[in-house]
Amino acid sequence: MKLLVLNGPNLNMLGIREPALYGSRSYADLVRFIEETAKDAGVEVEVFQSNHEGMLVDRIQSAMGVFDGLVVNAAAYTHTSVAIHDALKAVGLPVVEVHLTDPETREPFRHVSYVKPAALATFAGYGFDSYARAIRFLSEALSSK
Ligand code: DHK
Repeated sequence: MKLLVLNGPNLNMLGIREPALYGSRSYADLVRFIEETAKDAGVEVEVFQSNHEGMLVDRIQSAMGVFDGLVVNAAAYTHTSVAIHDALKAVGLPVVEVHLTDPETREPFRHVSYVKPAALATFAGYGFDSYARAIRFLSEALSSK
């Protein structure tokens, strides 16, 4: 089983950006955490980060036939991107939405998610553990298919 984890804009700034909200661990720490979680769950994982909407769309499209599922933190694009929503629907792979914080408890402009309607589940507000919950959820959902 092979999962692709997609991270959107400004997540590469983890550890520097608003540590009171996003924590003091770096993006490299997050990637390491995801890789260790995947190893423990017995799944292969690839992690991709981009600050560019089109790059994320390209990565989603090229996941077709290569990956079994997607874990998506589209970051700010969560709240704006019909293009990412359409790409997720187009490839038809199982998607789990994740966020470090819980956008629904933050500013009103974060209350809309264009990823959610394309996702099987959302894990938000658990910090790095949102990714662990998503990986375990997808690996269980896919192995019981
Ligand atoms: C990350 C971001 O960069 C924000 O734009 C989202 C998300 C929330 C997170 O919590 O992981 O609103």
